[in-house]
Amino acid sequence: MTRILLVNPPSPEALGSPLLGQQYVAAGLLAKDCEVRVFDAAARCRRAGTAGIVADAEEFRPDVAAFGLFTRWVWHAYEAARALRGKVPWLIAGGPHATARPDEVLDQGFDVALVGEAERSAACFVDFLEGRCGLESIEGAHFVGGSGPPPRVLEDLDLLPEALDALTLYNSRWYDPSSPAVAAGGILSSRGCPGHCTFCANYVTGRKFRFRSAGKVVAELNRLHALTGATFVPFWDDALTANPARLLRLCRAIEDGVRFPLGWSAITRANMVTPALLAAMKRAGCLAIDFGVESGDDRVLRLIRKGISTAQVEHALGWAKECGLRTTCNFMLGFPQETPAALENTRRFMERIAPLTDSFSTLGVVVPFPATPIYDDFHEQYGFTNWWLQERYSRYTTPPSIENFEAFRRFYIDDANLDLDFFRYSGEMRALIHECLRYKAEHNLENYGWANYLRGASHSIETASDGDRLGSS
Ligand code: B12
Ligand code: SF4
Repeated sequence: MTRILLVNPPSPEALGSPLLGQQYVAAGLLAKDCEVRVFDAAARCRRAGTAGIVADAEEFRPDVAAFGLFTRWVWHAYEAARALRGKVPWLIAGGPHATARPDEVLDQGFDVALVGEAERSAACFVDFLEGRCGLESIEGAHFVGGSGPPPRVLEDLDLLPEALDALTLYNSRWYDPSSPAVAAGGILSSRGCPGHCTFCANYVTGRKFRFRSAGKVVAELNRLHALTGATFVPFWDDALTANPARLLRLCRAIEDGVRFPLGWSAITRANMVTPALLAAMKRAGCLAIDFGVESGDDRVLRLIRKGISTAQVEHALGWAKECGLRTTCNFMLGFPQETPAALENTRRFMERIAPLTDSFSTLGVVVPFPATPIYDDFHEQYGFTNWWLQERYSRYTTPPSIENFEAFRRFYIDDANLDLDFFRYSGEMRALIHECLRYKAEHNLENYGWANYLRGASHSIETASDGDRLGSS
């Protein structure tokens, strides 16, 4: 039986629940009868470094250590991989960064990079280890001296083992020592987004929108509740509302088939909602929507190919408010095409929509991820080629405790990504970015109220602040 250690590498950003992508891969490996162990070095209460991963590998003695890689913190993963070299027979990597930079991943000491959605390729890798096929037959595999056929998107999501099949591999104490069950990581009812935003790093799930049957999603929601007790579930779909007819079917199925009082949230964008759709979502238990707005300047919206206008944002927020849905608006600040005048427009637009929205996402300074147009078009000009390989880009201060309120507030106003200064901002631009960050923080404070903030909002803020920086939708 193949023994696999799945590693979520150290990350300064703490996780309150397991990553769904890793869970899906783990579920696929369990279905192949592998012995799987998970080491989540980013879990909020585990926060292990390289030494912890090596110690776990030495104890478990896996055939394979398999890492999921995010660009932002890949430096830490490469350090851990170097330390494991020679201690584990196979080091493999997948996830967004391995998809964007498979050759670099091999240069950094991994034996194999699995590009794209990896449920199928990880299972094939087990076949390879057990002598049933060659590496070159694995779709999406890159290895020293060769590669398999290009990966295909997974068309029939209903055929995949559920992420929940892997939940027993996670320990609730890694995330919350006081919780008897692992917190629900959320759910995916679809994958892919037809959008073309120039900053978006959705190259794993891609442009093709695919969705699960409503019955499967409802069954998973009921199972999720039975296993974790969760009554609130975030839908992490790239573009939940991209296909209105299927979403209406899903909403009806949730109303009819979910056997507990469910609240849920969604991410989408302003041109993908209508009053009827929002009302149906509300009826089915949707409580909150995160809109990717990104800019309050229509010229910038066109340049980043967001596919929405500021007028559409105002309409969507108004409709959501009428339905009683809470909204968060995600803004990104400091696009290379942005001028001080455009940032002023964004700041004024924030003021205009403030009465319509409950909160603004925290932080938001643009980070150029590899394999996105915003990286490819500007890295030479601004000199940030392969920035993720430098240690200084992987430093990060974790949010201070809410008890130290002023430090907490400053953390969000002084977005650390501004110090990375990817686009060499002028003094005027920096001041305007700060102004937008300050405005967002103050608006949230006013809306949530100091008392709420200090009373128990710290957990939800911590969770939200991770999501807020996705730059997705
Ligand atoms: C939900 C989400 C989160 C949630 C996760 C919640 C949860 N419980 O899972 C939270 C809020 C925690 C989060 C955090 C971050 N996220 Co995020 N997130 C997403 C989002 C919207 C969906 C993720 C998802 O479930 N996708 C669906 C699954 C099926 O795909 P997947 O996760 O990529 O996993 C597949 C493959 O990558 C691969 N795979 C994954 N893991 C592994 C492991 C192995 C061993 C192998 C072989 C393969 C493999 O197989 C998986 C199954 O098909 C994506 C956008 C997207 N479409 O992916 C962004 C996204 C992945 N996030 C992103 C970023 C940047 C972050 C942060 C770094 C935030 C930041 N500061 O900028 C943090 C990092 C967290 C950490 N400490 O590790 C970027 C990554 C870009 C990049 N090049 O790295 C994305 C692509 C957003 C974007 N459009 O730019 N995120
Ligand atoms: S940022 Fe959002 S809307 Fe734009 S392409 Fe990515 S997932 Fe789609």
